[in-house]
Amino acid sequence: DFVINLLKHPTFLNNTYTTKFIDTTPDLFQFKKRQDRATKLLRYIADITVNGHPETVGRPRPADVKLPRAPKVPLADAPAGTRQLLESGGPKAVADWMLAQQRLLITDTSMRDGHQSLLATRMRSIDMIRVAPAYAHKMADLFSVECWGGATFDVAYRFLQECPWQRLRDIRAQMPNVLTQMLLRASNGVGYTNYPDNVVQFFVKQAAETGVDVFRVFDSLNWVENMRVAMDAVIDSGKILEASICYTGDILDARRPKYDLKYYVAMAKELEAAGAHILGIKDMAGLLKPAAASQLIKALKDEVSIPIHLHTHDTSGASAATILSAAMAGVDAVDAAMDALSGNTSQPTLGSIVEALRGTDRDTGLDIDAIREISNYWEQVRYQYAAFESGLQAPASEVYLHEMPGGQFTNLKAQARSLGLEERWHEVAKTYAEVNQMFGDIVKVTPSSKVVGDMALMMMAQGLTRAEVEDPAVDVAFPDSVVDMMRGNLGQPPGGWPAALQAKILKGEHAITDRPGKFLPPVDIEATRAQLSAELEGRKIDDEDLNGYLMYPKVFMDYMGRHRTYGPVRALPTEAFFYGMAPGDEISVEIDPGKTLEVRLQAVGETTDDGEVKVFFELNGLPRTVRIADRK
Ligand code: BTN
Ligand code: 3PY
Ligand code: ZN
Repeated sequence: DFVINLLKHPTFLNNTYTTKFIDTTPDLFQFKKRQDRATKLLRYIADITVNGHPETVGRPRPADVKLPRAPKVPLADAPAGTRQLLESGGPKAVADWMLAQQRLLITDTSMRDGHQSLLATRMRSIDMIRVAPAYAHKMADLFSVECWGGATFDVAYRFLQECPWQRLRDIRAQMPNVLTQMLLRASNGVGYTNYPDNVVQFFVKQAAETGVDVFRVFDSLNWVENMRVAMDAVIDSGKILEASICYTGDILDARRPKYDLKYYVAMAKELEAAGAHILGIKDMAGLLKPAAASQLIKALKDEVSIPIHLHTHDTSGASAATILSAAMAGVDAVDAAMDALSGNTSQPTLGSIVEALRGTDRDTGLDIDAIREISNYWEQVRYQYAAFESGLQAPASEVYLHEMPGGQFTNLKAQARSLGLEERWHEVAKTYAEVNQMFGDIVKVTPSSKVVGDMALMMMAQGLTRAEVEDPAVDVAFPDSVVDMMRGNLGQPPGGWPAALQAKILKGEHAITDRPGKFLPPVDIEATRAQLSAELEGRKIDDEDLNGYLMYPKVFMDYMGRHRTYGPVRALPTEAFFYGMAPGDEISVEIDPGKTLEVRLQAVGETTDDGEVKVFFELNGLPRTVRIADRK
């Protein structure tokens, strides 16, 4: 029962680091009278300094960090890039231009998948926005910058206490010439469950308006039926639809015929027919081997006429070989992360790909000096996130056994740790693989990967074998996510669910085989806005906030509550945000363009008998004292 409760806990449901913070801090939701923003921020800094940040307490701290300095850029406008092509010619012109390029086009994933896969998605907006001008001026030949969607949306509200829309708007403003790219989980939006069609449509419309240019759309079971609403919404927005196939299995392995070359070619044709401007190959676990990449890309280039964009992960250590092999086979674009945010569960190394192709007919044309400069910035940024490093020591061929997505790997490891299963990690990996087979060999990517992970951890914690789980005579309490998936609420895998196991899990309950969105009534968007506004004391609710609420009602409300208490914490430097300040430290905090607070921490007092600590600051040269409850 303990395990089931844990598996139902929101932090598990969301695949994120566990923190008891919100549940154990009820005073978060009791608001003092309105205070100005500077006072709120001082209170935040004081609180973190005295009590620590709930997510970094007990974790490694950065040693001797320097404030990351982004490369300097000229005052003049940045050169024209792919964005101007989209603006002037539309999505089809971009696709045609891609096909006409001899060079290999590159997407930089540092601001999305890079930190999602290495740092538990914890990178803050300020660290991205500061370097965006350098991308605009020095990396104008990139195809795109992936900087939004996937897990970054809810982590921004939930753990970083900042607005994901504001992040997008700011990156867009600072980098007006390179296409921005997002990852969209089709009917699952940027969440873990199917949303009503009109919620998905409303979200895509807003993302396009706020600043997304390329939408990489995928379904967690590769079910094209379940991608159509999202794909059509992207087409209607006038932006670029990169409809994606999730790659799993191994086309070179004749013993696993379910996901063979024919399967992928057929899906590619369906996506092309559905109106995709670009075909994405989303190898979320890094399973595409070099020889397979060559076969797959050649076959797809023969069979579809839209450009092909390959995404992979370096979990095996072999991804550079895959990229080069795909490049030789004619792939149009590939994903890579800046060196300092690459490798292991993240993307292959951008600078090394550029160097490997230099002087070949796929030479990327990117400036290696600029890449090093930007990567040096990311290196400094990464130090500040020491608390979120996974400790993964080396690439491993074990990924071909478990097939976990790069973004899930370190999360699942953290969950295993919290269940006392970390020492048995290699067994977790094996169990994960067995669960996959038990479910009929499915695509594993958010959210289906989370379901497989939940099941594997449950079996490990309860000492259940696959044979026991499948035995109708053995009573098993399945995790909610498993029951929900077997009901058909994530859609249909190729060949359907294994009937006997499904029957055992559903105990006679009916399962749907149509797409889940068909059964979800549309949300009354204006009524929701009015209700939300009433709950927030008449505050005007714009479409961005409303979209945040529709995706994640509770997460959004908690965010709004904390915002009232702590103000614009997004403006704090990352070190102060996560680790507080030490006496003598000084920071600048730009709370509005041109309005900067100079904050100096003078001293931290002793804890008084009534459990309070006085924290002494200088704010713009004037003394300020904040009293904080010592909760340690
Ligand atoms: C989170 O929930 O982890 C992000 C919000 C951070 C709010 C900070 S955490 C420590 C400090 N004490 C509080 O009660 N709130 C702030
Ligand atoms: C996500 O959906 O967040 C992913 O990165 C899937 O690979
Ligand atoms: Zn990925």
